[in-house]
This record gives sequence, structure tokens and C-alpha cells, in this order.
Amino acid sequence: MMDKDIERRFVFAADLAREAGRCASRYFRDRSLAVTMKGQNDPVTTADLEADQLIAKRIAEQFPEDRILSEESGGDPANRLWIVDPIDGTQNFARGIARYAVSIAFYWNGTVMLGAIYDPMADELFTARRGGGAFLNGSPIRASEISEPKSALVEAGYSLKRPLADYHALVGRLLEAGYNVRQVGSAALGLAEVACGRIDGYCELHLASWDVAAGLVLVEEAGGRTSDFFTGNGLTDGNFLIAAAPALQMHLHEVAERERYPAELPCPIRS
Ligand code: LIP
Repeated sequence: MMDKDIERRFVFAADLAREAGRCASRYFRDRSLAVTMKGQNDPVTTADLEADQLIAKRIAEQFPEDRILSEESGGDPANRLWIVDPIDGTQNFARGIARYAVSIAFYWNGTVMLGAIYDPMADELFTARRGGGAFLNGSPIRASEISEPKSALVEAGYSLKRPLADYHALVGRLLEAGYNVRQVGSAALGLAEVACGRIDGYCELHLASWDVAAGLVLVEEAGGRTSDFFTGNGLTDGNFLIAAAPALQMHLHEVAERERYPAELPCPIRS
């Protein structure tokens, strides 16, 4: 794929993230929103579905040769693949908590080439292109330079995809190591905040590719470090995730590494 093809998709993704974010935010103010549960603590709203349909329509119009893998409409692996979470932070969205984002990434030949994460409530557009840097509303961003756990703020995301005891163990170790720990319900925005240095790390025992694809390239292009999320079946089945400020990477990996969790957990950070 030529550089100009990637560049076209980069500009397109940024505009589309904003458009889908505006679509979602119109619904956010409508508290009569229809919400259904895909599973425990796993809602989907009319807004998720409308934003998802808008994104799919625009991609089909502009790049009919590309395929899509979306949280809401599914899809299959392909060489040219858009990885889409129309609303990341749906729990927050459904409850009227203004912390959610549209996350759009383009994955080509096994690598995430670009990503766009748009928070319509803050009007913050995070973008990154492989080899081209990471940006917030067009200004360059960098991961933090914090190197001491006792000075660090990290997010430990939680979902029911893993036993509660494993989450307790993870959070307990982070706290024992001196980290200040939060959990605020959007992996995409958490990764965007690692990329711009607002927080110093993000970890979660299991996430889907659509939650993280755009955030991973943001963190990497902002000088942060990430676990190898796409190793194994990460694209289709999800994986364990760590993203961190460069000076904290090894320590955070040690604290969160797989030995402390059941063997079946894929832990791509260990060679
Ligand atoms: C959410 C993630 C969050 C995770 C939730 C859920 P969604 O994505 O961003 O970090 O803990 O379980 O997966 O479902 O709102 O797109």
C-alpha cells in the first residue's frame, strides 16, 4: 500500500471520528435512549448502532476494497481492515457519564497504521499515523516521563471477561507497588491519556481489538510502550494489555505479568 493511500485513510479517519462523535453526542443528551444488554455490564444503545452504521457507510463509500471489524457489527480478519469501536465507554454513555469516545483504526498487513479517537464531550481528537507522530487537536503529544511508581497514576480497566479475583490481584499489586490506581470505563480514552501524558499507564486483563487498536498506535507514536496485543489471536479474540510511559514499562509489566495469573491468560509481553 502506497504512502499516499495511508495518508488518505489517516485524514479520512480523523474526519470520520468527529462525524461519528457528533452523531453519538446527539443521542447522549437524549436520556430516553434505548439501551439493551449484550451481557452482564455490557450494554449497547441506539447511539452505538447508529454511529456504527454511519462509520460503515462512509468506509464503504470511500474505501470499498477495505474490510471492517467492529464491536457492533462484527467482521473478519483481512489484509486491509478498519477496526472500529463506535462508542468506547458504553456503560458511561448509557448512564449519562460524559466519558466515552469513538475509536477508529486502520490495520494493514498485521500492523495498525493509523488511529483516531474522538471524545465529543471534550471536543478532543487524538490522532496518530505510524511513523508520523501522535497529536491532540493537531498539536504533538508525548507520553509522560514519570519513572517512579509512587508518582504515577495508572488505570486498571475491568470487565467480566476475567475472574474478579484476577482483577483484585492486579489492583492489589499495583497499589502495593505504590501506584495511584483508577478505573473510569473507557480503554480508548485511557490509552489516549497515556499518549498525552495525563496518566502514566493503562492495563487490563482482557480487551477486544476494537477497544485498543487506535490507542496502541497513539501510545507508540507518542513514545510510550505497549504489550504485543496482536500476538496470537489478539485481533479476533482480544488479549491482555499494558501501555505505559517508557520509564515505567518494565516495572508495570513485572507487577502485572502473567505468572501471577492463570496460565491460560495470553501474556504477549513475555518473550
Ligand atoms: C469497554 C472498555 C473498558 C472495559 C469495558 C468495555 P466498550 O469497551 O473500554 O475498558 O473495561 O469492559 O470493554 O464495551 O464500552 O466499547
